[in-house]
Amino acid sequence: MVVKVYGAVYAACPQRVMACLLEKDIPFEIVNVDLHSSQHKLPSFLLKHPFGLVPLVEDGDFRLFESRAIMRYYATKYEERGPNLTGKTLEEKAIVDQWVEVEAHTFNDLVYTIVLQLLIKPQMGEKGDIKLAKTCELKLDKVFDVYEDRLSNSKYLGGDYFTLADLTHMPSLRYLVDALGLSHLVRTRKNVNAWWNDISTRPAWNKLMTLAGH
Ligand SMILES: N[C@@H](CCC(=O)N[C@@H](CS)C(=O)NCC(=O)O)C(=O)O
Repeated sequence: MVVKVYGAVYAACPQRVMACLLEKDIPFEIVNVDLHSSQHKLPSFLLKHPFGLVPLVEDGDFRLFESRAIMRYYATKYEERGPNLTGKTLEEKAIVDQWVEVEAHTFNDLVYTIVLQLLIKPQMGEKGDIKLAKTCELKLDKVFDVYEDRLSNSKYLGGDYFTLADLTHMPSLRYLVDALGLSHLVRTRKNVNAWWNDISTRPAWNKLMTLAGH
């Protein structure tokens, strides 16, 4: 059964899901939902996803939305296949979860606001709030200090090996480094920079970048 991923291949949240599926070598097809023409707000799509957002997956009769719930589901379902992304002991799993939560509630909120103000609003012909973006950048700088410290003691955020803790950061990190001109946040920090160089050269990520045309 091929997993159907509803979303736009360029959008960060669907990319989180696709990165996980590629790591696990799980076949999937992309059902394109064009955000620019608001296909995600069409009644037919709202029947599948009541909040009208991407991604959403359909796997036979099983349907799931929320990108982090989806990546957790596949990483757990296929724990024995390919790289272990969830952690092996209860404690390892808890630490992986901790960093996934940091990404969801601290890191992502800041990056999302910057992307919205500096990229999405101007693309839609609206004026972005530069001051708000700058405030978020300063807060993000402090978050990266915490990451730098963590990565000086641990090769990856979740521990000694690559897990969902790292993977979940990758789509928005790419925006920061490639699209927003904020690569200094990563490049000026020895351990964060080495971490990003490592995880962004993983074969699964390279495949996704090719798919996304980046
Ligand atoms: N927490 C949700 C967020 C989903 C989300 O905001 N997706 C964005 C694309 S990255 C979207 O659908 N944006 C369209 C909109 O906000 O109208 C998840 O992780 O799946």
